[in-house]
Amino acid sequence: MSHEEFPTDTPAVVTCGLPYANGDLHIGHLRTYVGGDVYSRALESLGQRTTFVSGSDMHGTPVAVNAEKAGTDPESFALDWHEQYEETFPRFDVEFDNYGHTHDATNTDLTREFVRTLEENGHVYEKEIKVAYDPEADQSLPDRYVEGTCPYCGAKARGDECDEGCGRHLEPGEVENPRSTVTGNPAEYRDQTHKFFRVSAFKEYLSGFLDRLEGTSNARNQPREWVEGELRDWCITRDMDWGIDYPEIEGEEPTDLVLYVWVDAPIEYVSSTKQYSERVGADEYDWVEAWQEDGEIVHVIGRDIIQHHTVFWPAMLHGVDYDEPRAVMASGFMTLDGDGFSTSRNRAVWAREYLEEGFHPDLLRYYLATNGGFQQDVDFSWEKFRDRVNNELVGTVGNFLYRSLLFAHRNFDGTPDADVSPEVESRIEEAVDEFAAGVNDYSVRAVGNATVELARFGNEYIQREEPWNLVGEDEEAAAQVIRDCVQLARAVAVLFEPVAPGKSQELWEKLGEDGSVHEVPADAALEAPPREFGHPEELYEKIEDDRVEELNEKLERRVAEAAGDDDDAESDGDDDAGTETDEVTASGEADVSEFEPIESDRISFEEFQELDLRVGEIVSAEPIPDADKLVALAVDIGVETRNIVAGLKQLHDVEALAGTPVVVVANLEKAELFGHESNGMVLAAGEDADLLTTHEDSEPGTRVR
Ligand code: B3M
Ligand code: ZN
Repeated sequence: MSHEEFPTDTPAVVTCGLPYANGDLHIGHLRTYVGGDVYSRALESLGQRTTFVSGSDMHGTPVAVNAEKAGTDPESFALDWHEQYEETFPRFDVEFDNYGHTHDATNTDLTREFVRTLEENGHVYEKEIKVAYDPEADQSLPDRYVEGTCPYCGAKARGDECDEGCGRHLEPGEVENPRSTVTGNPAEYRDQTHKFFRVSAFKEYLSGFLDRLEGTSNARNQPREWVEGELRDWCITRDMDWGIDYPEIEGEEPTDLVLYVWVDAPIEYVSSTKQYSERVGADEYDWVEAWQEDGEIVHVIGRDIIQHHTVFWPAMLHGVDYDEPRAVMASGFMTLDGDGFSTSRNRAVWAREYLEEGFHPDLLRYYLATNGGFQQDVDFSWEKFRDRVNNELVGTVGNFLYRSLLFAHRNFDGTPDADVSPEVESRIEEAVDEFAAGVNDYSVRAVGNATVELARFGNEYIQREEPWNLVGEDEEAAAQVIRDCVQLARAVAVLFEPVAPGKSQELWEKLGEDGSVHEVPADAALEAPPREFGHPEELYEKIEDDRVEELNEKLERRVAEAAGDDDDAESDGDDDAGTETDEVTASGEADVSEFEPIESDRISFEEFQELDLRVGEIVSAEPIPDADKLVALAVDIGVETRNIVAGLKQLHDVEALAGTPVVVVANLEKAELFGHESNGMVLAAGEDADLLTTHEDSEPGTRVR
C-alpha cells in the first residue's frame, strides 16, 4: 500500500457515518461510534494530529417518512433527534470534536458549492427517467416511499437500497413490481427529468483509488465488483420537499428538485471539520489542509454503506478536486442474543437504558471494540457481556491493577525506588508496538487487546515473582518486582485510554498522576509514575448472575408487551423510531425479515404432548394500571379459574373480553408481572394479539391437541 505509516505529518480526519435523525439510539448503533472514537483516540495517542467529526443526517426519506408517522414536520422532528444524539454520544465518551448536522448553513452552503463545481467541471447532466408515482396520493415516490423487488437478486427491496438482499444501491425506477408505501397501491412509472452525476467517467480513477485504499478488507474488496462491472451514473436529485434545494445553475432554468440525501450527507464530514477548524482556528487545525491538500481521511461506517463511501463519495471528492479517503473501516452487523435488533418490536438495549441500568460506558466500549474484528458480526447478550466484563476487565485487568497497587501502597507507600527491569521494559515496548500496529491495521480490537494482554502478563509476572514472599527476605528484589508492576499499571492507564477513557482516568489519578491521561502519548507509557499514591480501589466490578437474569427478563417482557403493540403509526417518536421495519444504519444493524423462519429443530410428538393446552373462557379482564399493554385476566379452564396476565390492552376492548373462549397453556411456569401472578398463558397470533379461540362449543377444560 502506498500510504506512509501513522503517525504522519499531515492532519487526519476520522469520521463516523452520520446517524439518520429519526429514532432512538440503541447499543447496536453505538458500534460504529465507539469504533470511530477508539480509533481517533488511538491515532492521537500515536502523535497524529487528528480531528474526529460526525453529525446528524437530517434529510431524505428515512427522516421524512418517520416524521410523517410521528405527525410532525421533518425539520423539527430531525432537530429533536439531533439534540438527543448530541447529548447521548458524550455520555459514552464518544467525543466528537465537532458534531453538526446536514441541514445547517455550513453544510447547505458547502453542498451547493460542491454541486456547482461538479456542474462546472462537466460531471453532471440531465436525463429523463421513469420514476415511481402514486396516482391516488398524486405524488412521486422517491426512495422509501416505494417498495418492490430487487432487479439484481430478487429480494424484497425498498426504494434506493436492496436492504434485505444483495445490499446494492438502487437507482430510481429500478425496483420491480413497485408498490407505494403511502397508499399500498401498485405504483406507476412516470417520466421526469433528473440530474445525474457521471460516475461512469470515474471508472479508471476509482479502480486506482481502490488499489490505494486502506481499511478493513470488506471495504477494499467489495466495491471492486461494482467498479469493474458496469459503473452507472448516479441520480442526484429527488422530487420531494425535504432536502437541500438544487442550487441555481447559470444559464439553466431553476429546478424544484432537492438533492438526494446521499449527496449532502457525506459532505457533512467536510462541513463538520470546517466548523471545528473555524472554532479552534486554522493554526490549530486547518480543514482546507485536511480535505484539499494532504489529509489522512478515515471513514468509519457500517458495512451496509460501503458502496456510498468507496464509489460515489470518492468520485464526488475527485470531481471537486478534494483529497480522497485514505481508509474506510466498515463494521459488521450486530445482533441481540442471536437475532436482529428491532425498533418496532422494542427488541433492543437502548443506549439510554444501558446507562440507566448503572453500567459504566467503558464496559460497553470494551465489549463493542474488542468482541471480534471490526468487520465481523457481533452478537450482544447480557450473558456474553457479563462474561467478558468478569473474565477480562475484572479478572485480568482489574485484578492485576488492584493486587499490585495494593501491595505497592501497603509496602512502599507507592512506587518503590528502582529502575524498571529490562524484561518489563521490553514487554511494555512490545505492547506499545502492538497498539501502534493495531492503529495501522485499522483494528480497534488489536488496540484494546494490546492492553489486556499486557495486564495478563502483569498477572503472570507477579505470580511468578511472588513479591509477598520476598518482603522481609529480600527487600530489593521485592522493590524491583513492585516497581515493575507499577510501571505496568501506568502503561495500562495510558494504552487503555482509547477503549476505556473514564476508567483510565480514574486509574491515572489513583497513581497520583496529574492532568488528563487522554493527553499522554502511547510512547510515554514508560515514563516513571509519581513516588507516592494512596489506597487503590477496584476499578471494575463483577456483574452478578441474577443481574443478568433480571436484565433478560426485562427485555423479554418488553418484547412481549410490544408484541401487542403494532401501532407504529401512533408512536410519537419519543421512545421509538416509529419505523415499521428497522433501519439498516451506519451501525450496520441487521433487519429482521417479516416472518420468523420456521424453527429448524424438530420436536418429537412426546415433547409436544408435554404442553398442556386447554380450552378456557375469560371470566374477567382488568387493565393493569402501570403497564402499557398488560391486562389481568381471570380464565376459567374447567378444573379451576386461573389468573393470567396478557398483553392485550390497546389491542382489544378490555371490557368486552369476558366470555371469550381462548386457548391456554396450562402447565407454563408461573411468572410475576407488575406485581400480578400469571399462572398460564393465553395464545394469540402476531402483533395484533389475535386471540386463538374455538369455533364449536368445547367446554372450558377440554384438552387441545
Ligand atoms: N445516514 C445512515 C445509513 O444509511 C446514513 C449514513 C450517512 S453517512 C454519510 O446507515
Ligand atoms: Zn438485491
